[in-house]
Amino acid sequence: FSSLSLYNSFQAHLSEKAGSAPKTDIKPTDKRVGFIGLGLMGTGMVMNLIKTGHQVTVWNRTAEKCEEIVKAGADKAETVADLVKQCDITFSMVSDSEALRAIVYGENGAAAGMSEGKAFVDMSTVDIGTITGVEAAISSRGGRFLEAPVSGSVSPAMEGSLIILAAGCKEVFDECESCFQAMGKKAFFLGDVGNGARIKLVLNLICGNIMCGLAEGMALAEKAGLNQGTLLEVLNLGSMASPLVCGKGNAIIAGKFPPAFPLKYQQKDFRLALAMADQVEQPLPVSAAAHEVYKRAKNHGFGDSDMSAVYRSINK
Ligand code: NA7
Repeated sequence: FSSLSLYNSFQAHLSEKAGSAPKTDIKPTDKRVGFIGLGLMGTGMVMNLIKTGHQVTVWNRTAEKCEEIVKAGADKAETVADLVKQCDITFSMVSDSEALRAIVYGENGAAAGMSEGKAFVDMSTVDIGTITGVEAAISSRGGRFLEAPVSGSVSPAMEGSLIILAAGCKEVFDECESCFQAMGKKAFFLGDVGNGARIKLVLNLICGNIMCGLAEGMALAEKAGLNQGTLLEVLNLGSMASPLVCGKGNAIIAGKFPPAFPLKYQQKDFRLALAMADQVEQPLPVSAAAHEVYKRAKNHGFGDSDMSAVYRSINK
């Protein structure tokens, strides 16, 4: 079933939830907005732009994914270069560094469509070398660049409650105000390009380590004859309580791991964070071990499942 039907069920759930009023107080920018990448995250983000009155043009590598977004009110561009030419601000949300390089440097890519004054905002999680290279490519063609990776997975993307970690051109950050309000609950400006990627990798490193600890604890509880539900109840009442522990603990008990944050991306972020740590000479022995656990889970076929499926590799 499609990302859009997932979005619609999230919205239905939201309207039932007390105190979660739709975002009606946003004054959409009159700039033309482009969006590249209609995956799990991008679909929710672009739908929230459309719902808050932004004029949006979309492009996705697999063109069929554009169809239902066009029905919801977007225009569609034939190539990334066309999209960039048609829009004042272009957002991208693609899987990884390779995907970002493909849409920027590829034939009919963003660099080819870039011209004086246009803004390009990448929201994917990529490595620092890639993001600084993309900034240079956009700037050399007169464009203005902002990186804006996000904290939050599919549910916050669908709800419009992401935390946006932006760095680069402050002017573009200010121009994105209504878009960031539509997609997120708070946007931080962190200075020079690279700082967004850095903080995002640190956050995902912490998240992945917590998940590994929870998975090992739940596995140990089961092997020791304890009730996992009771363990989770105790966790949720104490100082370790968090949406992460609660949500992922429930997934383990249910034995269901639909991808909120795909395991393959958690493993990618460990790899990038460990490379960053190497550059600044910070030892990360616990994270290095956790990275191996995610690599093994990916090898076991859990790459497209949620990162909580790491439990399956731990509790064998
Ligand atoms: P998904 O649901 O796996 O979607 C990935 C998107 O990236 C999707 O639109 C892909 O297009 C696109 N993609 C992947 N490779 C390419 C290449 N080579 N060229 C163009 N487009 C590409 O990921 P999420 O939405 O969950 O996550 C996105 C980011 O947020 C990621 O950095 C995470 O770490 C956090 P497709 O539809 O497959 O043609």
